[in-house]
Amino acid sequence: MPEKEVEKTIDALLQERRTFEPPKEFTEQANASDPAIYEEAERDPEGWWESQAERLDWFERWDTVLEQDPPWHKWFVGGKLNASYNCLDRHLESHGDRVAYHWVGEPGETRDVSYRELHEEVSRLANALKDLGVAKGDRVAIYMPMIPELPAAMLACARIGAPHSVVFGGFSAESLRDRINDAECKVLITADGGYRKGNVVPLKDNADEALESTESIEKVVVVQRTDEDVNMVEGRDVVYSEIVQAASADCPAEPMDAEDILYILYTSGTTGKPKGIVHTTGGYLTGVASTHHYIFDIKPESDVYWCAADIGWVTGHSYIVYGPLVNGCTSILYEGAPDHPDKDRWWSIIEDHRATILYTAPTAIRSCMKWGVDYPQKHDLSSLRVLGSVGEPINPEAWIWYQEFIGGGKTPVVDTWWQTETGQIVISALPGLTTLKPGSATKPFPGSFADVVDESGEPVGPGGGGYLVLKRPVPAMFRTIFNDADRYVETYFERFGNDVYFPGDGAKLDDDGYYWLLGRVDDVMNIAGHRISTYEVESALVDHPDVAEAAVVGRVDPKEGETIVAFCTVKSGVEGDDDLMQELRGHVAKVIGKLARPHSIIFTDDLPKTRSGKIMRRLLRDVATGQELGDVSTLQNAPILDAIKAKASSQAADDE
Ligand code: 7RM
Repeated sequence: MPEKEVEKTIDALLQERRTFEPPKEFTEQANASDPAIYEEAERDPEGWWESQAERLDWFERWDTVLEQDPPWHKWFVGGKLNASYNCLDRHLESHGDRVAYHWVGEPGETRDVSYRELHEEVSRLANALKDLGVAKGDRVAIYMPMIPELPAAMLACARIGAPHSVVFGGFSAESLRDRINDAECKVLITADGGYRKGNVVPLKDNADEALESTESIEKVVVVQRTDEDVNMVEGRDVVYSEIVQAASADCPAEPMDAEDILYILYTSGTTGKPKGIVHTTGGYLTGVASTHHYIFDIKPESDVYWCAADIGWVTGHSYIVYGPLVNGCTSILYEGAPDHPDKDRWWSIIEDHRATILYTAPTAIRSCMKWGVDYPQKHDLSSLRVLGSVGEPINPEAWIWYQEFIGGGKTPVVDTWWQTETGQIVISALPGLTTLKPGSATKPFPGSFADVVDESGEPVGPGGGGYLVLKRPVPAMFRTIFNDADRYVETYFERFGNDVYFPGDGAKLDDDGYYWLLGRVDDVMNIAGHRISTYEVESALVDHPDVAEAAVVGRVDPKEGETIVAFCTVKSGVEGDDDLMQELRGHVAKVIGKLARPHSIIFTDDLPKTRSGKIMRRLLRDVATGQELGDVSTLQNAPILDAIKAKASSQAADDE
């Protein structure tokens, strides 16, 4: 982020100066009520994480808590366990009939799935997958809507030691294809379709298109969700319910090494194809179970917890599936959009199920703010006792609105910073201990060691701004990039040395040592809490036959969040008009997915470039955000900027 923008963001953040002490009644009942846990964990981080690993059931105990050869790290070395066993089997005896998921389909149907039922379904599916030829170590792709069969599919893979690779159902056929090919998945589990805003998302059609160019896929398992007619390929495609019914319900969980891969999840980087983030088993489960327990103050017997993310993102992996199930808690799983059939859908679900905890993203909160307080006020939300935020910086105005109108002015709001790579929350308040400052993610979780440093890696100290770094790994931290160890080292451990992890975010420390996250410092955008690289959108645009060159930037507004602005030059004889703009938006949706569609496209005769021909995105960002232009001294074609500025402002006027 350019410096001026950073200053503006900080100014906006610091205008809200109210702080919120944890309510006494909350602290008295909180899972974390003694501030000593911070000191204990700081004094002996390995001892602390070891105590957290005790939350799990291990088939064999570990020999070593942490083995480091920076930037490589292994946790709970020698330990053996199984993720599916920890999520299911170990709950059966004492609370097998507890609801694991209150599922709500978008069209309105509901289904409660108990731990016992989920265990049976997972065991059967795991056996069925074995029959289809899936063995320990084989990768399985999953491309599904938010239905109970999705966590079941993940856990069935975990049960037999097959790493899963979940691809968000909003991604296109091409995105699915690339991810399947990168991980060389053997089986795909998908559905005929899913519901979103009253429409059917044609998952199986997309999958069929993807599978035209995937060599590794041998079998496709299809859940019948919408019961639409879909193409079933003889010998390749099987119906989920049929193979599950036919399989035995007895499937002992495979003992896995703590460091065996649990899953791969793809995320956007600055250049090239998405990176396959690799998570292993023991450290990952320890990290997510511990953070989920303390940060959301989970009481498994009484809470009804709702993380409203999609399981296709890491938030769903860690805080809809693995964390909550390891902790034996009851969750809500909702398939659809927050505004279907009306803009109070979420609030009616919370009222119906007496939800006690809600975890969502600032972008969703801002949408709700726009829709107005009438929608939440039509419902009794008094059951809520903790609210969480994740995915991007939350502006203080949204924070206050969230607490006031959703939390009834009383609930702690925990703003949780973390990434696909960290696997678990790293910076967050503990709701019974931390004095909250709206807009700040507050402090590192016990056993996590962060800092803010300058260009040369020197700590900036209280009051300073710079780059966020992690000085020690947390247990759920990723181990590598699938099939690309070099990229792992280069992307994250070259900037500040191989024992300092660089997540790519800018941050400021205030005088109390609170962290204020300022967004990405690289070419990765954060669109509605989802990472998309400028590079990916540019590639999709130039892939269109009419486009010659494209540069993409994120336009950040502290109140609106980030939107995508594209600058395109077209090929000769092509008219850069509204029709082409709509067509290109559609094209990007097809190549990547709807979430990557540029909000606006500015057609221009040329792009600002350095003498060596590099596009100066920094200047385009200044144009997009209406700021004064930064340093233009290295620019080769300065006059083009005036033309682009004129175009951009006339287009902004058209938008209004
Ligand atoms: C969980 C998730 C990671 C990126 C990360 C940040 C941004 C996430 C916050 C946040 C400010 C937060 N994984 N980010 N949480 N920024 N405050 N509480 O989002 O891999 O998809 O994205 O998201 O830039 O690097 S992710």
